[in-house]
Amino acid sequence: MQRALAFSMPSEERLGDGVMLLRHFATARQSQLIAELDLIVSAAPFRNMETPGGFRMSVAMTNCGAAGWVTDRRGYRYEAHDPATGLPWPPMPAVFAALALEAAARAGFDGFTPDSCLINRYAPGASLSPHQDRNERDFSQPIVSVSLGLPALFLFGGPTRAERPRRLTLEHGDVVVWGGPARLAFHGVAKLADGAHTLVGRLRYNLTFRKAL
Ligand code: MD3
Ligand code: FE
Repeated sequence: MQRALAFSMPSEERLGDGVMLLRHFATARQSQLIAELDLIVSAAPFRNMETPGGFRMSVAMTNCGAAGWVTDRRGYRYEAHDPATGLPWPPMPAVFAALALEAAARAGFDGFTPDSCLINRYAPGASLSPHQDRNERDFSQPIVSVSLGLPALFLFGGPTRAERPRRLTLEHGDVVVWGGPARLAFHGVAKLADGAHTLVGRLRYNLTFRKAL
């Protein structure tokens, strides 16, 4: 007797030099990921951080791992402690680390051991303006992103703002590995459309795994 498949099959697609899209790669671990996420958030609550220019971000953020990405009037950086609690960020759950390691390996980056996971939470209307991720020490290390909940329109360009961005809808369970020449690509997320996800509700979460230190 064949067992029914609860999730659509993962698939892999190379979107360009250094970009690997792993559709549904995280779906089989969705319950464990969300359970761990809830534990992290109970210790390190989501907050809307302030940019150096004084704008409040519409995306709410928290972190786990040895280092967490923060922004305030003093700038963008990684910190070992959560400024909201003064405590170290919650440790990286094993299921997070394993997912990132396996995804990176699928894209040709063996032995990826992230020390930081930035967790973004989007409510309808939240967006992330185009930027580069350049607060990490070693750009030869990839970034692995995991999307959960509502779908989002993701835009990614090239190494300068001049390149016309490509559009990609990221859905629940999708994982993208950004490495090599894509590592310093400009990217952003369009305003989240309202909707309801069966497991996550009216939200989108994105986990980005980084080797920050
Ligand atoms: C391409 N997050 O947290 S994930 C971020 O959906 C961030 O929340 C978005 O951009 C989100 O910094 C996008 C995809 C992503 C993440 C990091 C990248 C793409 C990237 C770093 C370099 C190049
Ligand atoms: Fe980014």
